[in-house]
Amino acid sequence: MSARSFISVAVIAAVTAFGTSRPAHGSWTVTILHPSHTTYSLAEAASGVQQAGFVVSEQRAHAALWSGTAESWIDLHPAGATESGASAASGMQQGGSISWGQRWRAALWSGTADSWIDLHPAGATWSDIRAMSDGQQAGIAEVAGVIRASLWSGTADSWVDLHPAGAAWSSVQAMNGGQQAGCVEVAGVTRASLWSGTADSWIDLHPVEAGHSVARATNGTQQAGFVFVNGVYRACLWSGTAASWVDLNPAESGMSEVMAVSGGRQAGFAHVGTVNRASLWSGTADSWIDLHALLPPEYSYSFAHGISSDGDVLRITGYGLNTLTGRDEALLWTHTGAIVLLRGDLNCDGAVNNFDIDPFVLALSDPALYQARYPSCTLHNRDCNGDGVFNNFDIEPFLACLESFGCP
Ligand SMILES: [Ca+2]
Ligand SMILES: [Ca+2]
Repeated sequence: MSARSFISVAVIAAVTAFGTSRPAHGSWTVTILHPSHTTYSLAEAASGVQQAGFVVSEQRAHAALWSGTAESWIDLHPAGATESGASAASGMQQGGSISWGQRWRAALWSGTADSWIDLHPAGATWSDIRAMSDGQQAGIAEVAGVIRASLWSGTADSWVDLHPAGAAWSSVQAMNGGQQAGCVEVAGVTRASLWSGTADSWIDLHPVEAGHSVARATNGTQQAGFVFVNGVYRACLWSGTAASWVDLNPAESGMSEVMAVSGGRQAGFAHVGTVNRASLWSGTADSWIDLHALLPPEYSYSFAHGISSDGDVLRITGYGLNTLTGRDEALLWTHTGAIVLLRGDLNCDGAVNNFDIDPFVLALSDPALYQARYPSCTLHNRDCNGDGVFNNFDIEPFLACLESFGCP
């Protein structure tokens, strides 16, 4: 018998001695937001207890607002408009655009179809709101044939052009705490970008080793999105400079992106195997939580687009393909409780002790059942030697963690 298998036997013997685990901290619920009479639906943005997006009904997009259930759906589509959609939310306001005939015009709502305000700048061909924060709105406006990163303060007249000189086009995707995040194209390369209210404030977040990069989210101090490096689209996190980027791509994923951030959490998707999986991170690649695994089996792919946090409650918006109905359906994932990143804490209750032995053995022997039983637990917790994978080489370090009630 090798030393390692002897330790496995020792762990299993210990499980027998110590019996059952305490319940894991944190719990998930998934809510289908799809209104039953619509063709498909997508929840883009989260703000507090509200979700904004759109539904398609009779082949027309309608901006939509939810408050946590499918039944709460409010149609934000103004009378007489051709199509509309919301992609941003802040406080009790929603941002997006409305088409009257062919051209889309940036628009702001306050919870009802009648409340819409036209933010379309004079002289623009089309415009769209993609982000909102602290009474301001950001997105794009096409002016003089160029798509330009744009900022508003609640009126069409307040439009500020953020377009950096020399760029082919530019776009704001997110804003928070006085920052705008997005991308610009220069010399055929899409470059993640950061602004603080003026075109002159433009900061290039594009890492030198990246082919392309896009920032899609900001919490005011960190920015997130993706970088294309070594042939893989990698979800990533910046802290204000190009060189600061942190790779969030899960080891088994060939493509991932962050779409939204709130507090220290990042929501987006990772392509694993052949499936796009809605995903959540807490600032590192090994903090990845597979939100797709929480869906009923009829959902064949899913994406997360928005996130809001309110104390210990996380709300994540997105959509997934329901293969029973053949349509994309708006989804809401809600997490209550803490997400604990602590090596050796296999049941994720915030402590490393004998109650982690049982889940450790389960994680080794039946990883799928472990994930189903502990859906808030990350690779970080079970990777006791910190080498980025979980396997038999984590047994000895785990036993060392147990001895000192925490990993050395
Ligand atoms: Ca524990
Ligand atoms: Ca390991």
